[in-house]
Amino acid sequence: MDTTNRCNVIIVYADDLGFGDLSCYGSHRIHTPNLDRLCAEGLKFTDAYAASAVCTPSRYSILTGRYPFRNNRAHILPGDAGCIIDPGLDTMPRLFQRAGYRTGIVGKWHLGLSDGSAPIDWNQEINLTPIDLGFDESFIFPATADRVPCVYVEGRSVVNLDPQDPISVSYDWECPFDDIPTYHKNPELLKMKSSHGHDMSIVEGIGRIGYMRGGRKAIWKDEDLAETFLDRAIRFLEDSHRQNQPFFLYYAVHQPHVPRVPSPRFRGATALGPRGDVIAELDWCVGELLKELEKLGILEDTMIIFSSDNGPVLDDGYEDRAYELNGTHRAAGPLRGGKYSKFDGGTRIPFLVSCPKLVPRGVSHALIGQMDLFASFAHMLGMDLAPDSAVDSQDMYAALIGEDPVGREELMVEDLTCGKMLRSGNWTYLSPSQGAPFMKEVRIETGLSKDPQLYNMDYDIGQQTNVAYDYENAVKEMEERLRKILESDRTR
Ligand code: NG6
Ligand code: CA
Repeated sequence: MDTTNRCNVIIVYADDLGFGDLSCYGSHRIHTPNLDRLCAEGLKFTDAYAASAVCTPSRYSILTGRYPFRNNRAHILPGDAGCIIDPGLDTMPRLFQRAGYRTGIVGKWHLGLSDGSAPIDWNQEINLTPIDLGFDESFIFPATADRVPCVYVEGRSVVNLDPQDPISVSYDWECPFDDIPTYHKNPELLKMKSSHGHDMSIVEGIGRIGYMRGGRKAIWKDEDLAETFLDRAIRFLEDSHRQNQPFFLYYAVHQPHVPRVPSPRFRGATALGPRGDVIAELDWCVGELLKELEKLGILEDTMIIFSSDNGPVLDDGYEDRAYELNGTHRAAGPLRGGKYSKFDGGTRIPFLVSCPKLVPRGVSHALIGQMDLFASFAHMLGMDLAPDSAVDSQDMYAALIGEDPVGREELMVEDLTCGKMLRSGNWTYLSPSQGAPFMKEVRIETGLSKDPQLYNMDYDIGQQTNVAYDYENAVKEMEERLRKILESDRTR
């Protein structure tokens, strides 16, 4: 087997970072020199998509190579959910394991933990975690930074458990613990107010989703999250290097998801308040990673993919002045809508690929989905995939290394409500669906409409002019293609 293409792989997966949030994607108010360097040294994709406009389904899809609709539990999960990835399913880290790689996950998980047969006991070993799904090393937080439990899980166990102070978690509507601080009872403890939701437990001065009791020594400090994850990522690289093993690292950073609490050195780094500051912090983390790879002498041999799980949102539930300080910044760039949305702002995201020995410098307009990484890596590794593995993943290796400028023929993505959008060539087709056209709380256009919508992305990247009624045949055809994808066999 040709081993020259067996480079290390790092996926840096941001959370809620928009198409226009990086300076290399046109931002003038947030400067991201390290990501710009990654961009300058590799390929910048303009037409790459996450599978969904929210987190859990996108993450499910990138790791399994399947459309989220194939799993009816692939929706935003509470922090105490069971794992939605069946341990019998093939996963991207498993592919790398089979190829002899050391595999690691550091950062946000949000795909559920435990086999779901009983409520999770956070004080015991958890019986289904990323280490059962192909990761040799796992250092994660369970869900999101705004959901309890606010603790790290390493391998199968919560880090810094104290048997004297056991952890209980509840997602009941009513708080079942009368001795914990909660949003409405203890407003004096808040260091950041919520704008909507996030009004259950108060943990570290911040209102969260869900109730949590105990675990004082295990609770993370929000301002330390970035460095803690970065240190773990670096440790994983160093250990792999020391063991002389090729590696696959899924580094799922938490920025710029709410609550946005940068480490003190990034407070005020931008004029945009916490949202800009945590993006600057994220950029720094990537810079540190690059430095580490250089130090180990493996930058040339490492493919780094940088992307985001869904589009941007300014106010996602906390009063952190993201709107007031945003000024002329366009988090979704020229795209319409944002996180949650069926418009491109929801799912079209930054996507950078760098690998000095394999990938040329430049810009690619190839249409590609994050779920395609699975089959593309199989190609790179010279591995075959079983027929029921990564069934929706298409081999886009040639696009990833800049040899195919076109990519996929078509790609389906979904919005918060699981409404479908089909991108085909230069067209986007938004199938009709019920629901409000505007989410007031987050101030985002959903793209939901009972009418079909068709946009020509060549002339109308902002999806302003619906031409569905001028192209009725095209609409019919798109609807038919969507139906075919949705009815396609799981085990192809
Ligand atoms: C929403 C939360 C939002 C965010 C989102 C998940 C409220 C009011 N809003 O329900 O803050 O956590 O879920 O984001 O609770 S995601 O990026 O993980 O999909
Ligand atoms: Ca997200």
